[in-house]
Amino acid sequence: MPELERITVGAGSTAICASLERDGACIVEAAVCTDQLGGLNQDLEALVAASTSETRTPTHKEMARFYGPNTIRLDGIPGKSPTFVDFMLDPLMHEVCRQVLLPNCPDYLLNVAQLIEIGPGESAQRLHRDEEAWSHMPKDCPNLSVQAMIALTEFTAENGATQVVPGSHLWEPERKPQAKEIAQATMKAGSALYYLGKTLHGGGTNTSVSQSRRGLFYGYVLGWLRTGENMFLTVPIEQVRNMPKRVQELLGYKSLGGIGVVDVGSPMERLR
Ligand SMILES: O=C(O)CCC(=O)C(=O)O
Ligand SMILES: [Fe+2]
Repeated sequence: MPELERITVGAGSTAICASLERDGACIVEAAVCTDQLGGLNQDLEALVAASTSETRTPTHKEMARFYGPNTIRLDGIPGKSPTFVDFMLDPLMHEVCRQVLLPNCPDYLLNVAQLIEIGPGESAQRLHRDEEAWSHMPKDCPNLSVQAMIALTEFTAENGATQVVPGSHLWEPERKPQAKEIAQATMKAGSALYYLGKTLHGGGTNTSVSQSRRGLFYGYVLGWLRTGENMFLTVPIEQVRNMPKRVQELLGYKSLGGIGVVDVGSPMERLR
């Protein structure tokens, strides 16, 4: 099994970016300080406890299959975790974004921030590239996104540590990995897997009897990957509720796979 490069947080963004360029992914040890790790776990435990089966998984069947039936996924974390808002100002990810994204945009945007808690019995997620979301882009397009999966509990081979295919960011899209080419991001709580949107990866199998693997998945995208007007703010939602369905879709209330989701599903649910 290949090993991902492990970088101590002190080595900084230059070492991380060199690893991302070569392998498409690396593990940053102790990426989150002890206080913030405690704060994130406290905020997110409360969210999980308050969640219901409806809010934990999407209503969209294909997305529910992709996320997995034994996995809790909660989105919109900046509005739900004050610790995450503080953490968003941590310089490390921004230094990486500056090198990976800023050559192709004047600024970048938070693309996702989701709790992903893989429960016992969950099978491995389909290996994918997060940039498949923009599958109409030419395959040699620049990096559209960079993300990190922070281990909030220890990630082990048994409890579903993320699977990653080092080097796959440079592969032809059709190439399928052999088992021996797949690494697993086993890491202590507080460490993070950094990876490019072009790197093949997916949640691992949780073969444990009672351990949940809790991760915080967040990342940034080129800032121009959005509409000219912000329709969600320019058109009040109370008015949108009374508009024809096709107009609601055109205003952005239809998600496209994992793009444009809210409550990990379609924004149309918010119009009911
Ligand atoms: O849970 C994980 O380890 C990975 C999740 C993931 O890659 C995704 O949902 O896009
Ligand atoms: Fe992914």
